[in-house]
Amino acid sequence: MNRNLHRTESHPLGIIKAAIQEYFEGRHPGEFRFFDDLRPIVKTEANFDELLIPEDHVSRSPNDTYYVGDGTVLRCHTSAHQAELLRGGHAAFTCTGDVYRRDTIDATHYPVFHQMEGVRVFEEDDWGGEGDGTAHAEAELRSTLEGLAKHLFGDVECRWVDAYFPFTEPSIELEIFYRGEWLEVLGCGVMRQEILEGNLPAGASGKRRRAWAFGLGLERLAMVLFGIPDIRLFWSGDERFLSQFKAGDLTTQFQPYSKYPPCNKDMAFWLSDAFTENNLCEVVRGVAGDLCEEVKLIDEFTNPKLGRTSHCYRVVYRSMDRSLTNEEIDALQERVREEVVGQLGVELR
Ligand code: FA5
Ligand code: MG
Repeated sequence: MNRNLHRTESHPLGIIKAAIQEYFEGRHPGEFRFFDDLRPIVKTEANFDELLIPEDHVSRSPNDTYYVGDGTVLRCHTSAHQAELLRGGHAAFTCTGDVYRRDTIDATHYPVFHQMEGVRVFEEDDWGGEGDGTAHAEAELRSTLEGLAKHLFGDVECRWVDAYFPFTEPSIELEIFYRGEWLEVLGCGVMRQEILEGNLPAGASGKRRRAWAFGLGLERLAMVLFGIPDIRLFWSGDERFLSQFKAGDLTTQFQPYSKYPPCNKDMAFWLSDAFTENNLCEVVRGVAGDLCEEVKLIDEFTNPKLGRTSHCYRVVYRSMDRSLTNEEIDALQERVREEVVGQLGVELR
């Protein structure tokens, strides 16, 4: 799975990573360290505990996160490296890498994607010693990320939305208006003080400190920047995709080389205990891989007499690179139907 897309200079993810790093280097010359080769298999402590994620938080569930064994997971966010890098004495850094999540299937969600984490620590002199520095950190965070959006996109319609993360307070998310909808591109906030103080070695000066942190989705930003309509395209090995991008060039507008028609297949079933939407998506991905574009719930009802609930899902098949035959799609759908019964125990209707 490790294609190192974010470390490929002429890949859209490599281009956008470099452009963001350049922005931070230009804003604070020499201050930031840029990491992009930390291993994606991390301890659950790093992915959750050190970030103060509660024991019962949904992200810890095997329905959301890929557990690989003995207290280890495929990191579900680059925040997994915050504490470790702070312990290494880093007070300003970004950290980029592939992250993994069991999630829904559509044009803006993919089970492997890339995030860039950013952290910057302030000392009391930076906020003039008044208060605990939260207001300063938050204001600086907002202006930094608004500046980044300008750097990447020029004029683009953005909005801030209140959010919640266990590891920041306050927490906010930035959305960009793209193709008629608001697209969430990053989450951020003022780092919880326990994380900062528990990990970053105290300076000799004993000065008070405060930090911000952000985690941005590289695919989402690259989709907006280059006009890439579907997140699966980042994984394409097709020269018609790859040859359109050049290292250092932020001006490319992706030219679709084909528009193959989608093919919809609907499937209705009575739910089982093992059923979750993420499980269903995992099964469909397992059978159809990137040939599945979207899985969406189109109908549901509960029969009160039987006490059972039925869902109808539409599976949208489409290749980015070629046209699919009816036989091929029928065969895929047949296998999907068998696997949802076999793996999830649902009852087809
Ligand atoms: C986080 O992952 C937090 N760790 C971000 C953070 C870091 C907050 C530091 C505060 C401080 P979230 O789950 O919202 O947050 O994901 C962050 C971004 O990753 C999203 O805004 C989106 O751009 C991207 N993203 C999330 N899920 C997917 C997905 N399945 N496919 C593609 N991009 C995704
Ligand atoms: Mg979010």
